[in-house]
Amino acid sequence: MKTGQAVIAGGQRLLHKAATMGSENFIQPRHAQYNYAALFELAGCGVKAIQKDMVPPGESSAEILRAHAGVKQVPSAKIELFVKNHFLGPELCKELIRLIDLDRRPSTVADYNGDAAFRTSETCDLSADLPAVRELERLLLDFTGIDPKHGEPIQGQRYEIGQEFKQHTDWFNPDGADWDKFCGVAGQRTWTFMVYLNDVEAGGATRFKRIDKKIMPERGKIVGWNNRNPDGSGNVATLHHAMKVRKGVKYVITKWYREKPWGWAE
Ligand SMILES: O=C(O)CCC(=O)C(=O)O
Repeated sequence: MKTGQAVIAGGQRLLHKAATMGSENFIQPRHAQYNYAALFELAGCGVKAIQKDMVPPGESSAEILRAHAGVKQVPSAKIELFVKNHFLGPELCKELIRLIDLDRRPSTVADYNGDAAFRTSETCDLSADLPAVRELERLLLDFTGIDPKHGEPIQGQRYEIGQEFKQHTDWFNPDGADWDKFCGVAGQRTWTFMVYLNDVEAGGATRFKRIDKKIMPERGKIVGWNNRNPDGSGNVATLHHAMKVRKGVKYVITKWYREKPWGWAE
């Protein structure tokens, strides 16, 4: 039974359960170039000390997120899911869209499940050297309270009409064949944060079917969720589907965090 698919920064994905190995398990070279030195500097400034003291470094928490004005927690006992409108201003959204358009490639699959239409978007790996990306990292640090060392490099995705990313999870299956490769260094994904960069004329919602919740894309809106159950196992209620865009184009930012500082098993 296929329950979902995790996505690795750089466009790699791991199918859960009955996954078959594909031939695209490679590391995007630009991962190595992500400017962590600059991000580590961020960790020393800008974030409220109380946030850093409250939780382990790879973690956010309901308390940290709720401390920001305008944050709404989706009422559900099954998932910790938060939404805030106007997280990013229009100018930063516009600049990030420009950057995504400069360097897009088809979103790829590491572990092909036989469905060539499983993820049909395009992806851009955004360099932390870019001022817009640094500003985004700063805002994410302030919002999430998560040490940037635990973050995977930021990605942008672009969906045209008809493009989607079928139902998947962002967490990895500890029993999966590729656990060591994808999680051996940095561990499990902890939190996902996603920012919509534009309004979409029709379609393009992010649907959490297990909790009957659809989040509509709106420029600057951030969505974040904890990928795990309280015991640390992957939470199936985080299954989500980037639904087909029906009219217009959709741009999003995706940011995943790990239990341990980001690193990659070669
Ligand atoms: O674009 C969306 O709405 C969701 C994106 C997503 O699920 C992902 O990239 O993992």
